[in-house]
Amino acid sequence: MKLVVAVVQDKDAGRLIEELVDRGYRATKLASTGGFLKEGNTTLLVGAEDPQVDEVVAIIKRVCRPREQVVTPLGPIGGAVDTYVPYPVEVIVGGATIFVLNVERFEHV
Ligand code: 2BA
Repeated sequence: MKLVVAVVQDKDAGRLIEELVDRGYRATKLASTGGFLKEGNTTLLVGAEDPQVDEVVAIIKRVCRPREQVVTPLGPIGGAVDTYVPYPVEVIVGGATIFVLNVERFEHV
């Protein structure tokens, strides 16, 4: 068995869970925060049998799409504020960041 951990954008999370559940997968949705943008995103945990993992990943890839976001970095902490000019930077966020982990033991009671 594997645990698929997927960090996705909030905008895609609802549809992604629907698609997974419609196809018989079980999923847990966690509210999370990106370390770089410090904005909310969603982390999904999907426990799946090994042969199902490719389909789970394919669903995630189909539903989650990359989006461009403009972010203005904060000045360096403790740095010279008077000489720091914050330029907006474009980053491409997502579709999804996916980890597939081996599950040593699974019990559902
Ligand atoms: P954030 O950490 O808020 O990152 C949002 C986006 O900012 C990233 O999109 C990437 O385009 C950019 N970014 C992140 N760190 C950067 C850096 N040091 N320099 C320049 N640009 C940077 P994604 O790569 O698609 O990541 C989306 C979210 O997925 C991340 O939100 C984070 O919550 C999660 N994530 C990505 N890689 C991860 C990893 N290796 N481990 C754990 N979580 C990860």
